[in-house]
Amino acid sequence: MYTQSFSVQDQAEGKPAGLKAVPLSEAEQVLNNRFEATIDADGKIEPRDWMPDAYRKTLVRQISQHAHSEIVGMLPEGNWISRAPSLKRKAILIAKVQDEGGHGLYLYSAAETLGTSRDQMLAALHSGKAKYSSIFNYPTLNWADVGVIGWLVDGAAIMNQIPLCRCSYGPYARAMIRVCKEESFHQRQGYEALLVMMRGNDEQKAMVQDAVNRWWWKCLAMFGPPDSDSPHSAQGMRWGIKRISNDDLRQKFIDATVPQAQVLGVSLPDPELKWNEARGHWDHGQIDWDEFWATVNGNGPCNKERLATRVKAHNDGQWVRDAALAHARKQQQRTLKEAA
Ligand code: BYC
Repeated sequence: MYTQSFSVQDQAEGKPAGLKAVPLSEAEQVLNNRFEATIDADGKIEPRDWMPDAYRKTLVRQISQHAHSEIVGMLPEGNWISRAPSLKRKAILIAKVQDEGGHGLYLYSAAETLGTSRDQMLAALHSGKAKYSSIFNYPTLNWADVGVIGWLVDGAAIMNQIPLCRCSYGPYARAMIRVCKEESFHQRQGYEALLVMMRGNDEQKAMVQDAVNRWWWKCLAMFGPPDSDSPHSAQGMRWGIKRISNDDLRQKFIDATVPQAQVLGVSLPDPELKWNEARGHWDHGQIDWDEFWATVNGNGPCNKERLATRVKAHNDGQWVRDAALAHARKQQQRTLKEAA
């Protein structure tokens, strides 16, 4: 029930077993060949180009989920704006949360170029049909959580998003370039805030360690299920939407983060974390996928609270949308009158 309303059957080639392929007309076959040739040549698909229905719907699913994640992602950190420990930290946090809102807007705009309206996407989010990142269903219990979100959550987001700058769909790829630049600042401010705390007293250091312990495994799960259990990966990679698999991105994130944890002076809560000389990577322990799916399916610690807050914010903002529409109508009438 708690699934993405824009999920569709993949057509013809690469379709999951049991789904009916929609046969293409002769004219569509020619267009499809052109589309495939563009994908094979690593070119870009633009909004007015012909594209298979399943490609369009896959993109709407992924981009709208991504946009929802940015918007819902404002909530756990927004919770700390009024309690930031200094004016400097408050200003940084306000700017960061505002950036996340901006990312959501670029992404909703990119998804709208595929023919799905923002109202449809928001309705799917508000009714609980649409997904957003699992990570935002966990609480931010102390100030160190804000630093850890910057360091680890934004760090994981960048690792996932850099390859999306090369996504085959032009508007998504271009939106991601700007998003990644801003996420990179977010990651650094989080790490810097933690470095300052780690130079503080024992209580501050313990807060950082506690936050790292609570967020580490959840950040590893952000990359999505293992490749063997990822239904969309093969087709997403074939279409050049995804460039690197869930497991490979997760490994890249772990390899990049372990040395950062060493510099920071925190331990990562995984007794099986060990450098594997032969693989040239860090080995790690098992992720709790039952917990991940429970959270994705609406039963994480904060799912209900996050959704209720979003719906309330949307309803409370109705007057702003009404005023903007009234203003646009007035401007249009004025222009028409002047032209007459
Ligand atoms: N949470 O076949 P798979 C941020 C779902 S926010 C929830 O691997 P796919 C930030 C998946 O949707 C970061 N659901 O799917 C903001 C699918 O379900 P449906 C957000 C997840 O699409 C503020 C099912 O599991 N980033 O940057 O090939 C502050 C099977 O998965 C999750 C993006 O959205 C999850 N973690 O790969 C700080 C990036 N993982 O749709 C930071 C764009 C998987 O069939 N998205 N699922 O019902 C992607 O790159 C891909 O969609 C994913 C999943 C890697 C997430």
